[in-house]
Amino acid sequence: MDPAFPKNLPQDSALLIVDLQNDFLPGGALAVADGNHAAFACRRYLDMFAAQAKPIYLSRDWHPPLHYSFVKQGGAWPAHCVVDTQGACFASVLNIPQNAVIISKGTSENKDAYSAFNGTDLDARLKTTKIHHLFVCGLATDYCVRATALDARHLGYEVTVLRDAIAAVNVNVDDGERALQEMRQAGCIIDGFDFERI
Ligand code: VGL
Ligand code: ZN
Repeated sequence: MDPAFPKNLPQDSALLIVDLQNDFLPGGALAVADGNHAAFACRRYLDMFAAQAKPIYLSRDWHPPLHYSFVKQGGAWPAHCVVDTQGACFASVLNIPQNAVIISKGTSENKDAYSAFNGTDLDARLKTTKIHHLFVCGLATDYCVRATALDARHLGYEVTVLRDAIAAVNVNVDDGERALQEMRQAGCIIDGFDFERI
């Protein structure tokens, strides 16, 4: 465990799990190789935040069947996270509490949203509930986690990226590392409990 990692989470903090959905896990349409590892760590953070009665947010990629980011529509990705499909469901390892807030994104056919803030009411919700510090984990480091963490910084939040609970697509081998650098440069704290090591 990193001794600096807060055992008692800051008063004004929330957990934001980004796109931990079946299609991004091994066996899914757009699988992230190390996704299961991240998923188990996300589960432990979720349990930890729930035990301290901290707010929990989960974003999800929630695309219509003919979304323009899909190869068949001329986009870059195989069809993934189509509304109301098994692939769009949250990873089954998560014990999602009743009061968790779900943020759907990428919901129009001709718009994409890597960031959980893009086209959603996440910022408004966080401001109303006076959340200033976001602990971010989920998938994928080099796309939606990156975009979400950078937007959060631009919007003025303190951001901790939970390094043991993320995983990268790595279209280029070092995309994940580069995304971490960018997030660090934007003032994100890259930290974690490193559950595997305790
Ligand atoms: C994502 C590619 C396409 C992600 C979403 O959640 O990181 N990546 N759509
Ligand atoms: Zn998508």
